[in-house]
Amino acid sequence: MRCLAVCQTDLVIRMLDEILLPSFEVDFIVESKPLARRLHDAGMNVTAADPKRTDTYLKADVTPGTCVIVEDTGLRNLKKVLEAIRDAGGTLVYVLGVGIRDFRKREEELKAQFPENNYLALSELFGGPLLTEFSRSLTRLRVQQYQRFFHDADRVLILTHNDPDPDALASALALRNVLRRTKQTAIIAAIEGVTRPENLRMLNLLDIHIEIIRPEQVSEFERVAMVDVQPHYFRGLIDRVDLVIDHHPEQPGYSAVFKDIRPDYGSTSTILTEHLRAVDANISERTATAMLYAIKSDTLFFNRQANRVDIDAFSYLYPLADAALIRKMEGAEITMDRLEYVLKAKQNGRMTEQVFCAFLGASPREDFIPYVADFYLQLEDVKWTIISGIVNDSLIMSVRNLGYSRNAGEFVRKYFSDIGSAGGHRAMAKAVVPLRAFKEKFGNLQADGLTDMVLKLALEFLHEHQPTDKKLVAKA
Ligand SMILES: [Mn+2]
Repeated sequence: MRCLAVCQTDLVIRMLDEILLPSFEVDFIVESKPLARRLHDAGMNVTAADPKRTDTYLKADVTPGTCVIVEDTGLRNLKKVLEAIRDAGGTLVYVLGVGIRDFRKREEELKAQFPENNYLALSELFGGPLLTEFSRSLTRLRVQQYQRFFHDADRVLILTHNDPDPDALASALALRNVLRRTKQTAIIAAIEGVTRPENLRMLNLLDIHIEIIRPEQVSEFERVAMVDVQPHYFRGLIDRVDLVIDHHPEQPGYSAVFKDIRPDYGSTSTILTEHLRAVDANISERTATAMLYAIKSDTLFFNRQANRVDIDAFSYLYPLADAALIRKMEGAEITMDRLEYVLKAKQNGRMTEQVFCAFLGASPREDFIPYVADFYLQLEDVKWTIISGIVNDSLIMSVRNLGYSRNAGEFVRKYFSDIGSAGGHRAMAKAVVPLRAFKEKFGNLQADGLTDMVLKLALEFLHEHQPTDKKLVAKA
């Protein structure tokens, strides 16, 4: 392909020449004769000519298929240059903004007259990679600091939340990798072990060993790290921590020697991918597989709260991971006993205005409830699911929606935060209410009555006006 660049700046010309030359045939047009001579002597194809004249481009043999790049340093004669190119038949025109403070404004101004041109800013083209490089250096500094801090400890504890999920498990493996330790010298542990079938399958397939410890055992370790969780989660049971890496919003009231909390990240594994990359660590297939699975599952395969960094981490890990193994782990989601609860919901559930509501009765495991909520959200015409069940002495409620309607977290907070714990995000939320408190507030409801009542609350909530909505956000 042929490329004609209309430039005035020495540096820009040399840079474009270097970038484009291998794949394009590049000619430059410059206004200044001495500059043209200098560049010509340096071996470039340069013509000195007036860029405001149409015959400059006719002579240069511009066709509709020639890629014409015009450097824009903010001079007023740019419009004349663009007109001349258009009159000569140039259609593939790129305006390259160099050192223009408000490039978007400049773009708008030019677009009014030349809507078919393309606008690029040099700062935007280079900004991304440069900032990534800088933030990687900052991360490297941070990681090297905590690596040193953990270096001579005999026993290191990597603690996750209860019933650890793929993100917690993968982050723990990754951190062990960053710390250059083995399963003998860095113990991955939780206060309560894994129960969900897909997570158990992950442990098996990836041969991850997780130790169950009591809170008082934490003091037996010289260094303590937490991943995917912060100390407040343990409600005062664990009073010291050296390193916290998490993607949940930062909680006040604890101190750690090192913290890396990034609430805008879709998973803790994304943060740890950056740590591993920053120090050029070798990532084993096992760890990469765990992390890739974690990013997929924490972001619901990029359907929830994923951001550019998650996609970056995903594409970095993808070639290192075992895709077949991930498919196997994902298949583990469907089990016979889960299907039983899906059927129960079908028999007892009710749907009004695209809200599906069901009460599952007593359930031996909590994960049946969110599973059923996720399951019914896949159905055509379902926009909200509200599934509840009784586990031990509490009513557990999982709320899901497609994320573009009202906030699920607000819903549970509005009706249940006064009698239990309730919270979540826009698209998913959970409430846990002791049965006694529930009965006190709503009466002694039987299965059908409970479904009707919850459905009524949901519709009431969805019909509320937006202004009340704002007040609720402020209160929450
Ligand atoms: Mn997570």
